[in-house]
Amino acid sequence: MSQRKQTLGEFIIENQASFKYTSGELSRLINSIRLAAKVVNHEVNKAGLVDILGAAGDTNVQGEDQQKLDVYANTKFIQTMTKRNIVCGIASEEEDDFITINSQDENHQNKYVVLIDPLDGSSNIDVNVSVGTIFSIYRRVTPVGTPVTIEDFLQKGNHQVAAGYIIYGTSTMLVYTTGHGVNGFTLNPAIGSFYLSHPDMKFPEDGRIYSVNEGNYIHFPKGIKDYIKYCQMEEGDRPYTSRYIGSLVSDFHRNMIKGGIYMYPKSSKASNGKLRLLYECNPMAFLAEQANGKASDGFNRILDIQPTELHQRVPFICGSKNMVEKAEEFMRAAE
Ligand code: AHM
Ligand code: MG
Repeated sequence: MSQRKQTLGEFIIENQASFKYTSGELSRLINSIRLAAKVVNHEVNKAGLVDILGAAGDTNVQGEDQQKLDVYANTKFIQTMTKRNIVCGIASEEEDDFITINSQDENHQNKYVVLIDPLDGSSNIDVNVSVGTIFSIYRRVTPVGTPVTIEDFLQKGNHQVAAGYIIYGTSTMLVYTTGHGVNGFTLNPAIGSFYLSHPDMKFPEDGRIYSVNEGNYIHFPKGIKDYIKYCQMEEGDRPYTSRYIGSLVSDFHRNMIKGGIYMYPKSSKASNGKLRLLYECNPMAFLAEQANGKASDGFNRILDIQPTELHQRVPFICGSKNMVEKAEEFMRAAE
């Protein structure tokens, strides 16, 4: 008889002791993300049914059209995390500036800052393709009880205490790490609970999938062009398979399960690529490393980059260790 699967709630409680700081606050914070995820999931699932598609009329800080669901997800995650006395500041890909929580209350003890991309890949919503939420959690560096400052948000990725994503796919999953490996939980929509379905997720060391927007090939640096040609060459286990959903969370998730590499390099049109260091690359890099994978900007470890601004972009290469190392080799050779 199959054993009953552990729920995310049970898992969080059971693993609380393994957190570096065991006050239970981080557990409560992950719990609040779990709750918001369920609400957002419900809304994302209705996307084709109700008049919720299309741009909300606003443009975000990067000058892109905001979809209605982006706005909804942004509000829900911020509201849910703000209600509890855990978080002192939130930065979101959809907000120009960071949000200070409880700055008026001199007695507050909130220690954590959260950086979030509430609905990544949202241009995929109106064609019914998977999207995701990405989150990244740090302990503040400024004194507890004072308002947060930009310093609390501009921390290197290697200071993250937790990170994860929710994938709104054929099934909805929450995948996260607190620095002790990566675990994936699948939502049973009938019951409304996440169950541990993918314990201790690991990237295969080698893979056969490469994910990149090849439409931009002409604008890529030589190292990336050479690596793409290497992937397509007939030799050994190559040519590799090309798979690109255009939704980071989905491409990452598939590559982690099957083995592969995701690339959003710089180009002659965008000198730092497209993806944001704080909301997208750092959390995915933390997950990748915790799952035996690797994440690089082509030359340096993503988690070692010192951020200089909230909405900073960075070239991103991430996935199975040997594949990322091979891509780096081509980058160095083309220097
Ligand atoms: P977004 O934050 O505006 O949704 O952009 C991020 C997304 C990633 O999920 C995806 O991998 C990438 O943009 C796709 O970009 P492109 O269409 O340029 O290939
Ligand atoms: Mg995004």
